[in-house]
Parts: sequence; structure tokens; C-alpha cells
Amino acid sequence: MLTFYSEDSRLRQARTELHDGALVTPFECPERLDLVLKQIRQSELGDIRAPKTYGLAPVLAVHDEDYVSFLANCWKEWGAAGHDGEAIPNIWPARTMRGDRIPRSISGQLGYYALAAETSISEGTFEAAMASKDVALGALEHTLQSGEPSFGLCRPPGHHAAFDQFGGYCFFNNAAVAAQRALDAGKRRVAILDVDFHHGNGTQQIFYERDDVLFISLHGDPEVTFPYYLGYADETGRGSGEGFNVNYPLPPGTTVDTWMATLDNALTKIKEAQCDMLIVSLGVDIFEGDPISAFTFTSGDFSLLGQRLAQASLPTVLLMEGGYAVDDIGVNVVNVLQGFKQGIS
Ligand code: SP5
Ligand code: ZN
Repeated sequence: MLTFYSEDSRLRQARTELHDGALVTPFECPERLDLVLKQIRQSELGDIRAPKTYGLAPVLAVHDEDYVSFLANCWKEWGAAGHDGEAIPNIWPARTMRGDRIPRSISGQLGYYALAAETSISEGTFEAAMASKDVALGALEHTLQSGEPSFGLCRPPGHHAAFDQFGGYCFFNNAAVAAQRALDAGKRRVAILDVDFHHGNGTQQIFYERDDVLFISLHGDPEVTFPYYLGYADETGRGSGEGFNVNYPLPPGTTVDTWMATLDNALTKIKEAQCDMLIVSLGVDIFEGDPISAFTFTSGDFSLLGQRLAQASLPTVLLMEGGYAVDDIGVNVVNVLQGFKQGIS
């Protein structure tokens, strides 16, 4: 299985994340890449390739143009406004204010385009986000051409990024960009299966009213887990998208047996919907040692996950989302990919 990876993913080197009331070194850090790359190189998985650049058009197919311009210019404007630290929102168009104004001030724009405050915008963030979607598109292109599965080592991750909002460490929704491209290349219905610990609110929002993308997510119950305001079981899609959004919120501490039984339900739905491609939002923050999550996967369980995903028997692209226990993240990712390879042969 080929891995796609871009050195430019390192250009985001944020220093600050708002966590537990303090500014800490971000959990979503470039070292995550090193750990995954090291384990891939030590394995017999296959080569690592740099993607070509695909430009902005595939981004604009799923994201708002003004949002993309905001991301491209934010760091420069934030500095020009005289701020010393990284760009972090501290005011939002909350429910009791107007949601239809985009203020001229970069501080007002930050709140408008942010859905969470933990994620700072720093120098190089836009460039890294561009690289990340290229990684997703490179992996997709390889799978479309060869029928072989591919892994996109995307960084920053994407599944929290909505049509015109960033947050949860995400800026461009890599899985959504790839799914749209697959449809444009002739696929008829793409399944996005999101196994990250957190609900993929951005992916859900982008495709909520459409039946050409089936979005299914297993995640920590939003009653008690980020992103709190989306990811409930009664969110089933709207209009022609009705029935094409499936959420499985699970309580903190959910056992791997329960999680795997839920995955089987998800795979059945993918089969029933007659999808012709699978994109996996692969967050390994379901690991028992993850510092910000609460599921119970051991490193060995990730092999089983890979095997089960292969049983969907679809052209498959696996895209990196979360996973923060950096010492184990590489082993856990490679176990999924090796398990997948075993599952198809
Ligand atoms: C891609 C991805 O996994 N994004 C995750 C973003 C999570 N951001 C906020 C996390 C807040 C976690 N608080 C947990 C406290 C555990 N003691
Ligand atoms: Zn996550």
C-alpha cells in the first residue's frame, strides 16, 4: 500500500493551544508525522510518495471562497493589526447576536470563521493545510487509477472543518475534498467512514443535504465530548440527504467489542447504500493511551480494525485525522494499514 506524504505538512508549527484554561504546546504537532513515517519505513507496507499540487479548485468545490481567502490572509492581517501571539478567536457570533455580518476586523473575522478556540492560526498554517489536501488528493488519484488502497498521511487533519469554519485542529476538510473529487471523476456514491474519537462535524455539515456521499461516524458522545453541538444519533440528513448521515455516539470507556459491533452496523449500511468507494477518516485517538480521548483500543486492536475495513471490498483511501499519543501513533496507524492489507488478501 502506498503512503502519500508532503514535507510541507510541517509548515504548521503552532506554539499555542488553549487547553484546560492554559496555552500549551499543541497536541496536533509535526512530531506526529515523524512517528508515523518511522513505523511505515520500518514496515513492509510500501513506498512513501510526495503528491503533486492540485491547486485551490478542489478546495473551492467544498469550501466557501471567502473562508479560503480568510485562511490565506489571516496570519498576515493578524500581524498587521499588531498582535504578538498566534491568532486565536475570543468572540463569536453567538446565538444572541447577528450571524449575518462578517466584520472588517481580523478579530471579528476570526470568530466568524472559527468553531472552536483551541486551534490557533500561525505562520505556515495555510501552506500546511494546502499540502494536507494535496496528500489526500494524491492518495485518491492513486486509488482511482490502480484500484489499490492508499494511505494519505494528512496533516493538519480535516474532519472538523466545515464549509466555512475551522477548528478542532482542522482547516480544509481533506476527506470531503477527496470525496468530491472522486464524484467528479465518475464515482456515483462515496462512503466516508469516520472512526476518529471525535465526531466529524465538518464532513457531516458539508454533505448533510446530499445523497451522493454517505457519512457515517463512530465517536465519543457529544453530550460529554468535543465538538458537543453536533454528532447526535437523530442527525440523519436533510432533503435528498435524508438517510445518508449516520451517527453512532458512544459513551467514554466504550469497549472494543461494542465499538467493533457498531462498526459492523456501519459496514452493513455502506453495503446497503451501494457505495462504490470508501474514504476512511482514520483517527487513531481511539487508542487507550490518547491524552485527549476516552476509548479503549490497544495497539493490537488496530490490526483488527484494518481487517474489518477491508471487508467492505471497496476501493479505499485512508486519510489521517487525529491521534495524539505520539509514542504509539505510528504503530497504531501501521497496524490498521497492515491489517487492511491482510484483510484483502
Ligand atoms: C482531529 C481531532 O482529533 N481534533 C480534536 C480536537 C479536540 N479539541 C478539543 C479537545 C478538548 C479535550 N479535552 C479533553 C480533556 C481530557 N482530559
Ligand atoms: Zn479526534
